[in-house]
Amino acid sequence: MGNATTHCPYCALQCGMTLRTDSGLRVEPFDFPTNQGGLCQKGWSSAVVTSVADRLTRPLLRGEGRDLVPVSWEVALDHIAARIRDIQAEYGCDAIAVFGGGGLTNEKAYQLGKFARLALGTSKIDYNGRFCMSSAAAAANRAFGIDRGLPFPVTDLAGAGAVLLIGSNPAETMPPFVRHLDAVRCRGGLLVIDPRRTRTAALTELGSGVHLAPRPGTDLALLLGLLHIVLARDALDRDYLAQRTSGFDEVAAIAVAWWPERVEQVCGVPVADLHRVADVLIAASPRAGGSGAYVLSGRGMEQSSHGTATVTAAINLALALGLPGRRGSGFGTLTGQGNGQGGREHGQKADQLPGYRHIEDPASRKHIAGVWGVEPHTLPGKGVPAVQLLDSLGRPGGPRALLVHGANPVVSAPDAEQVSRRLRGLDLLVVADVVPSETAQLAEVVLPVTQWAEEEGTMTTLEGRIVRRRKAVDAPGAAQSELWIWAELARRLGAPSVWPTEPAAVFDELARASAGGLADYSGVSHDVLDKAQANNRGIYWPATESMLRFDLEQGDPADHLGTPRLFLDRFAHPDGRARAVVVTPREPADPVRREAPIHLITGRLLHHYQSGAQTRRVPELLEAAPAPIVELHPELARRHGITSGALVAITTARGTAYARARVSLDIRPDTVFMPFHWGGLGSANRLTAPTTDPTSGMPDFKLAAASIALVTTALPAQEVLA
Ligand SMILES: Nc1nc2c(c(=O)[nH]1)N[C@H]1C(S)=C(S)[C@@H](COP(=O)(O)OP(=O)(O)OC[C@H]3O[C@@H](n4cnc5c(=O)[nH]c(N)nc54)[C@H](O)[C@@H]3O)O[C@H]1N2
Ligand SMILES: Nc1nc2c(c(=O)[nH]1)N[C@H]1C(S)=C(S)[C@@H](COP(=O)(O)OP(=O)(O)OC[C@H]3O[C@@H](n4cnc5c(=O)[nH]c(N)nc54)[C@H](O)[C@@H]3O)O[C@H]1N2
Ligand code: SF4
Ligand SMILES: [Mo]
Repeated sequence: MGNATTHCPYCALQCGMTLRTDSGLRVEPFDFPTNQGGLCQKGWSSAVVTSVADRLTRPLLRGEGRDLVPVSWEVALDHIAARIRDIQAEYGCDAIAVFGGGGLTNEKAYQLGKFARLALGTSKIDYNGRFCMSSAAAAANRAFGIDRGLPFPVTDLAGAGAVLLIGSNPAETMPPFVRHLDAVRCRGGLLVIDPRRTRTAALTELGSGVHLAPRPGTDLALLLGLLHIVLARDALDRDYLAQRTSGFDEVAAIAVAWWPERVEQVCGVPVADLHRVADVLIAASPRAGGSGAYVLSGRGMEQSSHGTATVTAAINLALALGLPGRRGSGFGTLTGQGNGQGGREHGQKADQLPGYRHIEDPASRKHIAGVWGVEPHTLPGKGVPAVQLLDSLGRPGGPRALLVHGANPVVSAPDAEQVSRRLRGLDLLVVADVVPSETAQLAEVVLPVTQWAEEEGTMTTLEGRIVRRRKAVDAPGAAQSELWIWAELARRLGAPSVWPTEPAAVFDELARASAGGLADYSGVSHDVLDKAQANNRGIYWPATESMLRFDLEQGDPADHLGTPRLFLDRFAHPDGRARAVVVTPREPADPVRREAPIHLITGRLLHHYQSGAQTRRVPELLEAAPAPIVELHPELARRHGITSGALVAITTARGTAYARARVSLDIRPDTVFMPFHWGGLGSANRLTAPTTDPTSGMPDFKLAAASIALVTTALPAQEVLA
């Protein structure tokens, strides 16, 4: 082992890192286009996670005494295989369910989907990306015919005259990304929509940008209001709409009724501010001769049971201004997890086969069955999305067993207490992880796996750029790669096909499987990624062999291998046009009412990652953010006798959670904000509802009706949150 050039284990920015192994494992940034030499504190401290005190190093099996005890791999894998066979004999193949993760490498994401369909023969697979990118993906697929979060390189943003960020807080969730916004901020073009004055929203004040703080859950109405102003100003890009889109007239007809005063009433955003945002966008748009504009969506607007419609409204606004598919302008969504992009392309999704293919499409089934060497009819059909899948566990007719790889749903799924109950009711729960996560603690079998600095593989960044993950150190103890685990289980279960364990070999199969699909990786291999002159710059999909040969013949245009910019000539629908789709605002699923008068929103803090399974084990991150907090406005705090640091109970129709008050002027007085990085009594997901978007399956993470109260009696929570 030795120094390795790789990328961060956490978010989709995939900041470039060099791992130094001279004295322990140490991280240094390198100048990769997404991070330009920067890292956030999570990235800097990421090496700590490889050797935390409770790192899983041996398989664990729940023994007679109900404790988890170390066993050999033989024993653990034999046990799992035997239990799977027994359960399937009694209840059928669909009795085994699989839950994957958007942090898994492309190779693992691909192999997990194949393992579920071929070795388990189950349709019941979905993953935590359902909680993350599903609304944005559904809207992009419908509008553009393809879902690549950013259909352009992040570095393109520097040239823009305006960037509108809706429900996204990159200053905390992707700090090095913010440098791509510096130029537009200085031009006065940074526009942020967030019910809180986040660190990102505060940046608008450093350059005469605009921050709108709407009532949570009202983005769709706000976007219709902005479209209304574009129409009223006669700022539509009519030539673009005529040549490159369909369906816009019907959308325009709806927007006519959303005049700014009405929007002010619904969203609580002053009419004058709406006009300011529209003015900046219009002035920067290509039709007005501006330097270009971008509309970018984040989880704040997407994670709702109306998420697909809301993203669609943002796309409609971008289409009105002629932005998507134009050089220097565009629409995009900021993908979250490390491999959130690749993780949603290779078959972990309930309705998907590799190459972003649909599992019910006969031609797709035939192609994939061919690559796998099986008959198409042996592939299962489509399963159910994550929330439905988790809720069906152990119920009559539902799965009796669950295998979890790369997710911690006990903390991160909506209505998490109910999810815990469902997991406890299973006949078999197997969790593969690097640490004993809250979900692993409920398992019958826990499998210790390799991670990040201990493995080879590939990830796909938020811009659809395939990059290499490289090994620097050996994994501790008996931890094993999941590729090996699935091969061993497949053999024990008598599965058809071949099960390579080398990441490069799995990638080659993935590339063949993806050929001709929407996300086409067919020209790429570990070798091509390593040898291309654009080494450490990655390759954007789609990337076929002939495309890459052409690029290289052109003399390797540095950052441009593959397809950096999609849609410049046409969108991915058969007619080449983008589709504007009519969407209208709807009442929230859990509206505020007398006994629950406050909007609860949830999200992230700078120092913790997701369920916190990894970052809560890093001392410097835990010190910076030691316990759950709830952010609330001084006015609201005063009404309830709450001061900063006090213990507060937050209650919704699902239950109660506890957190320390952070009293702040940076949030609306009718709203409280809680991060979801903790389990137990401080878990935000004790409060969230499992209501889902009918198109995407996304739950209502970002909106619930709540009440709050100061905790005055001694409670277990006081110790938990001490
Ligand atoms: N530090 C850190 N960074 C991360 C992660 C992490 O856990 N921690 N996770 C990664 C992942 S997987 C993801 S998906 C990304 C997420 O990145 P972001 O989307 O930036 O993160 P969130 O904090 O979930 O939500 C963004 C904002 O939405 C706002 N919001 C809430 N409700 C509404 C609403 O109704 N309308 C609008 N317009 N805004 C609303 C919140 O106030 C919040 O500031 O971050 C990635 N990076
Ligand atoms: N209330 C609320 N809830 C939310 C959100 C929100 O904004 N609000 N956001 C949602 C979003 S966007 C997301 S992405 C989800 C994330 O939800 P989670 O699934 O909880 O995400 P992580 O905490 O990243 O969990 C990943 C787990 O995999 C482990 N791991 C890391 N690498 C590997 C590997 O290679 N193999 C295996 N087997 N395990 C590995 C980690 O240690 C960790 O335990 O949470 C969602 N939940
Ligand atoms: S921004 Fe994301 S990829 Fe970059 S160092 Fe931080 S967590 Fe890692
Ligand atoms: Mo996410």
